[in-house]
Amino acid sequence: MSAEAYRPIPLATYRRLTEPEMLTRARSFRDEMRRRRTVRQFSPEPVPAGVIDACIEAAGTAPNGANRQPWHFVVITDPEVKRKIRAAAEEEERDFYRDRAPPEWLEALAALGTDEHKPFLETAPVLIAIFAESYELDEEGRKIKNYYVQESVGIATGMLITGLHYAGLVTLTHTPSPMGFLNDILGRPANERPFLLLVVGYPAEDAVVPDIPKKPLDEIVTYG
Ligand code: IYR
Repeated sequence: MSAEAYRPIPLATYRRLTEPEMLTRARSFRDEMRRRRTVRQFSPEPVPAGVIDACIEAAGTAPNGANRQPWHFVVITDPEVKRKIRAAAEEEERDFYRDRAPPEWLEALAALGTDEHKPFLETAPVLIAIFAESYELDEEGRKIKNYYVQESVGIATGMLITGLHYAGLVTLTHTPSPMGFLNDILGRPANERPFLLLVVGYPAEDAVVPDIPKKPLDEIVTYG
């Protein structure tokens, strides 16, 4: 494989804002993000066509290692596939909550009200399985290494969650562990490692969320 040459083009997409605009936009974005909550009770109502794809396109613009874009998104709406995913996830989660989770982990989860039951995996209209491509294969089947895969896919996932919230949907970042069953059910190749299962839709009318605070600025920032 030959390396691509460096061929720069003018930065044509940047828009310079006025200082008041900057402050207004930064604060209004912060306020919008403060409205985001992780939701565990979903309505079965389908989401409008095009919204998920546009949000995935936004996620695909994420900065990433050597521009390898080491991610793959599987959008699941088929009830039978959702049923299989729920069955496999609940099996792992039963093990986790009953045997594998150390007491201090269960204690840390207590305020969230989670358990091994994952009905949302069938109720929610859309599941997005996010895969991280640890490596790629060239035409001769040789492995090509990807770089900063965790960071890259983490940033893309954050952008996806942000986009879905901005578009008026709610999400749940679900991480049944281990998640190898996603490769089997979704027929994904061995170079793709399941990163996260994003549950997407509208909240159920009676949805509730845990009463948990976010750390204030002075606890999360230091100025140098
Ligand atoms: N994967 C389990 C447990 C769990 C772990 C963490 I860390 C959370 O923030 C929430 C849940 C589950 O999904 O229930």
